[in-house]
Amino acid sequence: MPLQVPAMVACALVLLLPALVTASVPEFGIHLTTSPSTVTEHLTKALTVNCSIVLANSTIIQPLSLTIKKSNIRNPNNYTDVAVVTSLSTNIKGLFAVNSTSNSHLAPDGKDSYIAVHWTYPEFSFTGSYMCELKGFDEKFHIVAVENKTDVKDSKPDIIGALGAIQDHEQRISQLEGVLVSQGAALTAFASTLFIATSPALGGSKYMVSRPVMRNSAVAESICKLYGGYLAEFDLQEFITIKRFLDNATNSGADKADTLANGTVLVGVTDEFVEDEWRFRAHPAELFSASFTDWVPGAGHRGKSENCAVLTGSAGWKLNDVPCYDNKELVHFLCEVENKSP
Ligand SMILES: [Ca+2]
Repeated sequence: MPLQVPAMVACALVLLLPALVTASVPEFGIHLTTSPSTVTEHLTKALTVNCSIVLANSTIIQPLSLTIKKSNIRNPNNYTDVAVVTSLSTNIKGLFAVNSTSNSHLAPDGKDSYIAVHWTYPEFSFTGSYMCELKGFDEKFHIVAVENKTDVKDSKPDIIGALGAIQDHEQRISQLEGVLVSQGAALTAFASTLFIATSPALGGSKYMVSRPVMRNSAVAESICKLYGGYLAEFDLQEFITIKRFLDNATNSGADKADTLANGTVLVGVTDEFVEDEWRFRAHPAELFSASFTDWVPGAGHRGKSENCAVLTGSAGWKLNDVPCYDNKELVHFLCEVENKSP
């Protein structure tokens, strides 16, 4: 009796095997879409043609290429290649490449495989019939093809449609203007809270000095960037301008200005790239002037734990090196915003 069990299992496997083999070889077809399906020249902003591989009843078991083709109205049955993807490359053909971009992926197992072409402001000539063709091997390794077609219709621009489009654009512009105004107002409000003093344009840049905050060079740098600037960078001549600005800010009577006199001001000079080689933080290709001598005694060479530089209020704004991050130390920071012609 026990001998019969393996025989039964073998029998069941023989019966099941053809079903398992058939199910394990998927067959592929294609799905073709266009968005939108109607184009009005000069008014339709974008056209996308997308052809993807789907499971379907066909003879193709291994995809080799996906091609989008198009016919024109004069020769509706004559299709020319628009774009093709193979396992080796993607290519948008000739005139179809104008104002176009494409995305594609072709996997040997057909998974997540597609080709899509996008045009901005498609011309009339892009309306008509599109075809997607999938070529691949059948189970006898013959190359076979399946195809699918869809139309992009043409709609003539009319004055009502054109006026409607203008109205839509005007509404969107005024919405965007509203967003810009409110973001600008938020930045201005933030600046008036954070900065003690802002200079007028001085020799091509304006400067903003902050209230005392925890010393964190990355946060300070990010805030300067919000205003289109960077932590201040200077040569000997600009240093004189900056010193004058900081003296004026100290004596301005503004809230928190008194802390400047005995405080420090973080600037955009760092030796974090190469120890003892001081460079500008936002423009690291530029060396800080080697002839700059206004360091406090012994400063500039305090090792790898001190890679940021501050101007020292109690020492006539001489430079000192300090750690870039210290949650226990308060520091002001100085942003420089260049005047750029619009
Ligand atoms: Ca250092």
